[in-house]
Amino acid sequence: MSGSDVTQEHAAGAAVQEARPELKPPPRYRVLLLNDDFTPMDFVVQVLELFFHLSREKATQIMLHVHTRGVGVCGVFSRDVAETKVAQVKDFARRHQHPLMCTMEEA
Ligand code: TYC
Repeated sequence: MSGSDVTQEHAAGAAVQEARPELKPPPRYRVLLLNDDFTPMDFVVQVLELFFHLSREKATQIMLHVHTRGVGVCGVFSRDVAETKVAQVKDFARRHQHPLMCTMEEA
């Protein structure tokens, strides 16, 4: 069927299936940092500044929250961005030989 046939069918009101509108917004994901006994505090603050573009003050606040509560939220992102940030943090920590763990969950 050529392009003009399609146009003619549409004009005649025949055989045209409209796409269903996407009803749900795409899911969002929380990126979480987990506490451990070995990663230095200033390294965690550096991670939060580097990969999450947080101020020194906000990064320090989140690091201390994770240190005292065991887990904390670095930010909320689309699935692709969250996956990339988790991979970047884990890779950066491994390259510096720290056991820092980062994960994600649906928000
Ligand atoms: N608990 C670590 C220490 O005392 C600091 C730390 C904070 C480690 C947050 C990981 O996600 C973390 N050096």
